[in-house]
Amino acid sequence: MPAPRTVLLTGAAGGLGTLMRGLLPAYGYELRLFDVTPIEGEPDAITADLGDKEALREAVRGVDAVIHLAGISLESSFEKILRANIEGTYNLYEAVREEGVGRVVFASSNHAIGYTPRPLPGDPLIPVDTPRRPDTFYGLSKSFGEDLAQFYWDEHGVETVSVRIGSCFMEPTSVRMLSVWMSPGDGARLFHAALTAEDVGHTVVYGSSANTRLWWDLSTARSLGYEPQDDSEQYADTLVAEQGELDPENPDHAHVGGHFVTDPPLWPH
Ligand code: NAI
Ligand code: 15L
Repeated sequence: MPAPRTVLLTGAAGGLGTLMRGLLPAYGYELRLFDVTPIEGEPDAITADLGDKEALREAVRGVDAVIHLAGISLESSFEKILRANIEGTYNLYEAVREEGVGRVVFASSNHAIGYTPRPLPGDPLIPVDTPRRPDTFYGLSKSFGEDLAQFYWDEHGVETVSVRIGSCFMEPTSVRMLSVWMSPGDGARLFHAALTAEDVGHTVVYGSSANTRLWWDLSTARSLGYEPQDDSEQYADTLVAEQGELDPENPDHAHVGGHFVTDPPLWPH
């Protein structure tokens, strides 16, 4: 596969999309932007919903690859998750298939495995083939997205790297995030590796920096050529002084998904 140049970035108005709009052009990508929310200062951005199949098809026409970030990024009602994340991701893959785009980078989430107990110091890292244990309808939609990606590879030859992102923000803001943080710079490095690695088929990777307190195994990400440069440990003294270490007796600290696991469900679904 020739190295992709033109990349559709869905969810370009969001937090991660805004960070990647700033960082990915330095790798030589020409970004086409897509979001239901208008983006100030970006007159060429496509403002459309993932439910708009025609707009999606036009958006993917002629691009070399797609980074799919658009969707609901936290727990919500099943109906909203169904429309944006499940049907929306299906619509995106159908457009990709119809227009012959070869590669998708899918923003999955740690919440696809959110019910997995978080490793205690000395425990083995969580492997990428750990059984999925979604912690929310949101996590369930990411689990669906990974299966959809596998299906579109097996059935249609569309390649995907599913990135189970930990927490990608400017800085970690909690002790949990010391384990799962992905710096924006490492996020761009990982997306670049996911866009350019050869023969990925459908590959699932964890998305985080090389954190001292890492919970999961980055080897599949590294196999794409990803070399993380950052470590959240520089923020540890401050965060631990403020919040204390994670407490094995605290249910909010017991699982990978943190409070997503323990938050009361959003009834009615
Ligand atoms: P965000 O909520 O800031 O951005 C999501 C964007 O998607 C928003 O701009 C929103 O307008 C757009 N969007 C939502 N529904 C849409 C629809 N139906 N049609 C078109 N656009 C729609 O989320 P963030 O943090 O930027 O995350 C981006 C992606 O990465 C999401 O898929 C999220 O689930 C995933 N992710 C992010 C993590 C993080 O730490 N930021 C961690 C794990 C996964
Ligand atoms: C996610 O999947 C969310 O999109 C993000 O906002 C954070 O909550 C992140 O997971 C996390 O687990 O910290």
